[in-house]
Amino acid sequence: MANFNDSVYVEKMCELTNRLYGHGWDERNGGNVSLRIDAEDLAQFDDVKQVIRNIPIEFDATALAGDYFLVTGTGRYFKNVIKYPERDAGLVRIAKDGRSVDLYWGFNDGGQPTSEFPSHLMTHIERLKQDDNQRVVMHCHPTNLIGLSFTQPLDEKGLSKLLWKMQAESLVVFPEGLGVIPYMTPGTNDIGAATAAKMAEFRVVMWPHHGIFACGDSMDETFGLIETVEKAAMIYTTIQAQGGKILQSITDDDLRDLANSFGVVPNPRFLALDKVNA
Ligand code: 2HA
Ligand code: ZN
Repeated sequence: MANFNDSVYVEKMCELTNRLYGHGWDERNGGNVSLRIDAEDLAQFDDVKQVIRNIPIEFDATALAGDYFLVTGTGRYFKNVIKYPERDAGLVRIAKDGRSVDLYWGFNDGGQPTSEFPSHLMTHIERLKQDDNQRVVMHCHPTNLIGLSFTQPLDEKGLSKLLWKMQAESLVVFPEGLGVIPYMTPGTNDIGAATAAKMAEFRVVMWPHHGIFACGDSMDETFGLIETVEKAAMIYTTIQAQGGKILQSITDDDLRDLANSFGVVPNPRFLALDKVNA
């Protein structure tokens, strides 16, 4: 029998939290990640058979009852997860009543899931309605994207088109654009509900003056989505550092050509495929 400790799930969690930290997007205890794992995929592991303890949660997650999540811990530093995964992350299963989780592995010094766990669970619930392959929610603090939330109107169309036009890759990776919520207090159920509502349309949502919430099929894909959004924001920052004068850029028609070539459908609220000047 295998050990969960040595599994690809823990390995990926260590790798990606370390990379997020390396990017400078998870200072101190910033950031959190959750990964939904199917019960069948856990059957092979010896060390996740017993409930270690039950942990109450501040949100009714009945819709996810019975589901397992590998999740980072509240107050934990991403720079440390790679060294102490069994302390700084945990494998939990949503209890039948939806009001608590059973811990099967990890949080071995008494820890518990991230303060943003309600936002993660609400997002998982919404994304599962869209596509049941979605299993990862990732939150971090990408510097250049946060910067944009101070200098640009908090407008989904404007921000999405700005990011699409910073590099050809953007439209292909997030054709639905960037969702934006108002500035809200982190760690609350309210910010979770606002984020999850956006996740009906988007896979990536800006938290102004704070960071980003993203979801995807896999850890790599979700991380790649965040990297792509932040790279576009970084190019914008670089343009400003070079004086801010744009002499040529990707046009709306260029975006349409891209969409046609790559077979993606841009969010029709932001760019109509059949018009010249959307
Ligand atoms: O987990 O980033 O938003 C710490 C945070 C809260
Ligand atoms: Zn945060």
